Amino acid sequence: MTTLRLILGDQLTRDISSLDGVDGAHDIVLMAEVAEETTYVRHHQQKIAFILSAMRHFAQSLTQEGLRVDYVKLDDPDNAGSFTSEVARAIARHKISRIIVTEPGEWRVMDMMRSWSHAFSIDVEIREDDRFFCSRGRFARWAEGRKSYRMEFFYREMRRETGLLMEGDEPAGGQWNFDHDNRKSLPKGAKPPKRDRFTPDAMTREVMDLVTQRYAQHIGDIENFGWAVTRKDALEALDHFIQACLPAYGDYQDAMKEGEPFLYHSVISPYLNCGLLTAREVCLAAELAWKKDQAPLNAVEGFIRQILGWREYVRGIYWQHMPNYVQSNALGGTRKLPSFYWTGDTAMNCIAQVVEETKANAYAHHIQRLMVTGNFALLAGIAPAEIEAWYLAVYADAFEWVELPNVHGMVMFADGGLLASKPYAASGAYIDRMSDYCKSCAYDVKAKSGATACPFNRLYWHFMIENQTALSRNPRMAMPYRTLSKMTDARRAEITREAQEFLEEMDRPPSIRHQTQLKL
Ligand code: FAD
Ligand code: DLZ
Ligand code: SF4
Repeated sequence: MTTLRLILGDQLTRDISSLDGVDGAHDIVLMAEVAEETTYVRHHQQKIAFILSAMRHFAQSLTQEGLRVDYVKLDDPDNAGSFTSEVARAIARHKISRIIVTEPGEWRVMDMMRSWSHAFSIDVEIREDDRFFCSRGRFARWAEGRKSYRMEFFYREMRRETGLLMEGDEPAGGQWNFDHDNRKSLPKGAKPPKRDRFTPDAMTREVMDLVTQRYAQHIGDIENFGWAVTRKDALEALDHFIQACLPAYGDYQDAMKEGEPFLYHSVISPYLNCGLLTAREVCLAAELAWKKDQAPLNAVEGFIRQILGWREYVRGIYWQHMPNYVQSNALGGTRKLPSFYWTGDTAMNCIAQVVEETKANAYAHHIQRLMVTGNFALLAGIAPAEIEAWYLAVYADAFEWVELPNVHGMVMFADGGLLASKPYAASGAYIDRMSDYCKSCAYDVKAKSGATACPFNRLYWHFMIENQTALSRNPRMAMPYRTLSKMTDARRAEITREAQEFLEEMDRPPSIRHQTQLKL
């Protein structure tokens, strides 16, 4: 009786449930690099290299521990290209009688796994992924009877259940949420700490060469690869964050600055999502920094809320509502994604900066994703599926369970308010307040109309007009709709005409667009 234990590229945790009770002498641990996973969207080159290299290093550590690892490389001539076909080959190779896996992070893969027992006439045990604070069942109990969800209420229950930042039954510092302290723009002359970059070792270089050979057409600068690919290095990155960045994390969480892609953010999401770090150890490390007076409460609470609150909340929503979640399109967006999301070739400096940094690092921080590329997609009425595929491809941390609710729900409001109480639509004034992007932009952030007016300004009121039926009864949208109601018909017609002109031009090749839009 040989048991096959399958480990996926985002399950690189020694304590993963599929390895519970592993028998080093008899069981086979299967890990497979498969073409289907590397191409189901056109992932950033660094994302592919990160996952494959982390997989190879993890396999090496299991082998050193004495486990029998069967590792199938992407360029193995017999590689059959998918999880299902590789499991089939492994069953034949090792005379397998039972498969043990941990539930995957994506519905698509869960669907695959559920077919294996029947397809292979074999016992398949799909174990819970207990790396999360909140199991799928626990979330379902919380969600029961609620028509829409709010992260804040979910988060408070998680705080009570885990005891994180609790003083008895009360939240530390007497407040659950310190968000109002966390919206400062970056002072002039602030110098965020330099980040650790991990020089690729021979194993990573081999993977980078493979990626260059096969995926040169995918977005991204592979030579700029500096991600940790082992638990040891990921722990070093965490430690550096806690010491050097966490104290200022809260204050400047929403700030953006040219040439500073990371600011005071942790840049650990790929490590958390692949399993090199666990959510629990990261939250405990942050809490300890507060207990030792090394970081203020507003920073530590703000950071823990992202993980214990948002990360768990979006996962719960994903599993509670898939596969139907992806079908909704409450605001009816149909527009194709403009090519500048891939090239960065746009006169809008904020978008150009974020796309260039995304290409360089496979990373952008939350406010860049939400209020620049996300906000633009919302205002421009991009089809949800188009922008979802982009986010899933371009970030090293992107897996559907976390990407989809953030894009479909938080950014595009395509779920009609299930995840968030209102769309995060904003004009250029928000970007101007929180960044220095507007200073070197060809557009004028103060101008509301005309060819040189900031496109976010031109699109903002158009978005409100276009979505009046869907949004005007939302109490949280009362203010913009009151302002809109005071506008004359002539002004509304002008807004619509100018926005439509911009949207038509936006889809033209960049050289023509620049000349006609900005009249340069
Ligand atoms: P920090 O700011 O240091 O935050 C700490 C940790 O909190 C992150 O590492 C992450 O694990 C967690 N976190 C923070 N915000 C969220 C959130 N909204 N949802 C879930 N976890 C959160 N995060 C992903 O991990 N994968 C994605 O594919 C992804 N797609 C996103 C798409 C959009 C449109 C938006 C608005 C957000 C998305 N996020 C995603 C959430 C967030 O932007 C990233 O987790 C964060 O930018 C990662 O950088 P960091 O590690 O420096 O985060
Ligand atoms: C994202 C990814 C990529 C690019 N390649 C692989 C791979 O070759 N082998 C593997 O096991 N996992 C890979 N992954 C991660 C999977 O896509 C991820 O495990 C599933 O989407 C489930 O979350
Ligand atoms: Fe972006 Fe508008 Fe500012 Fe230009 S002016 S950087 S387009 S917000």
